Amino acid sequence: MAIRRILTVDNAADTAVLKQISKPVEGGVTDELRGLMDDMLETMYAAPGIGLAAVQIGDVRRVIVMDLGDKPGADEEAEGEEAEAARRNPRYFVNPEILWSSDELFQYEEGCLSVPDVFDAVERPARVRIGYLNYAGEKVEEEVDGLYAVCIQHEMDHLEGVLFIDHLSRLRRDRAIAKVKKNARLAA
Ligand code: K1U
Ligand code: ZN
Repeated sequence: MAIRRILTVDNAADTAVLKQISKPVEGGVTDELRGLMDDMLETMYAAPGIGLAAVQIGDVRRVIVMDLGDKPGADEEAEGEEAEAARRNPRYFVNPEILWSSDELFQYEEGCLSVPDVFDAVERPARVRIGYLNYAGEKVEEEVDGLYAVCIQHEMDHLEGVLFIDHLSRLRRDRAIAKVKKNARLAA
């Protein structure tokens, strides 16, 4: 497993990749694809984040990983690294599709590892029914809500070359990119 560099919107080369539409995975879930998903998960945990699309590490295949730390049966109150590891609940999505979206909307203050240190409110359908292949290559369908629904829609936007700041006004989007560029200059 390896931690990979996450592309960010402070430079034109990364932005051009982030705007690409990702391609469907052909031939099912292979060991090579599982290797990519392992790297993505390790990269996401290190960031830290709760989701990651393959395009964010420069691989334009329709692959997403997510961990909302909601492992059933784990102690939600316990503190420390061990307790956090026990709460881990990695999820893997290959060729995900949205099969149905609710009319009801839900607003959430979103962030993005490709737009570091920017958080802003985005409104999306509150519930979605999704279909995908899991880590084992099995077909899964489920209806999700709350942060799961927010995160999967945010990550599926990445597969279409869309960032959460594209849902904001031009002014807020331009301000967000300017902030990321300024922070990158200061860190250089
Ligand atoms: O860049 C990404 O796509 C990951 C992104 C996912 C996301 C967050 C919030 C709403 C929608 C989608 C992040 O993980 S940003 C970092 C973050 O939210 C977080 C980091 C550490 C702990 C908890 C949350
Ligand atoms: Zn993102």
